[in-house]
Amino acid sequence: MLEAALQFNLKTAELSGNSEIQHVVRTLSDLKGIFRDEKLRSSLPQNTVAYKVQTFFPVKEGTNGGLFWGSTFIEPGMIGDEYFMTKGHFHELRDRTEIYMGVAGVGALILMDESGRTWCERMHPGSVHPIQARVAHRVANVGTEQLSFLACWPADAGHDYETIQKDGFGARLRCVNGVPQLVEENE
Ligand code: S6P
Ligand code: ZN
Repeated sequence: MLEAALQFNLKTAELSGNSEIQHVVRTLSDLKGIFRDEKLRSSLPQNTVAYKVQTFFPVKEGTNGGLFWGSTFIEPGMIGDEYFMTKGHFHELRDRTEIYMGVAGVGALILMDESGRTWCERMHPGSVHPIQARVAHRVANVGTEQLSFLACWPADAGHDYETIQKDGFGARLRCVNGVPQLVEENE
């Protein structure tokens, strides 16, 4: 019997046992323009790690019909009343979907359709989140522990970060009286 291609740690979401794992680290310096209080973000130590991503590429990027598998680890932390969160993106091929699953910690999956309508789902260990076509996605860590989640998406999906960088989401997840709440930009 052959060994599995990859090991997935069910408690931490850590990937191991394969050389085709790519590691990306996002620090506060990579999150320019993402938070409401840009002045505060830029005044904090820029090498602070906000999140890390491990991606397993069993096929080449762009392969039609292929799948990628990745784990994201978001540190607890805040910039003003906003939680540490991922940059967020649409898929470049807008009809490509994705599935997330919470593994450790608690978070919020923030979703936005192309009209700017924004909503969010609670993430916790074992929560499964289908992300439909043409829906931008971003995750915030709303807890005090590291948040980790699993993602599986098509190898030809690609990432459009520019649209989010330019226009943001239709609402921001902010800590209001100690509770995470989506707040419209103009409120
Ligand atoms: C890829 C998937 C995730 C994210 C990761 C980091 O399609 O959605 O692996 O890449 O959670 O988020 P972002 O927005 O910085 O790529
Ligand atoms: Zn994605």
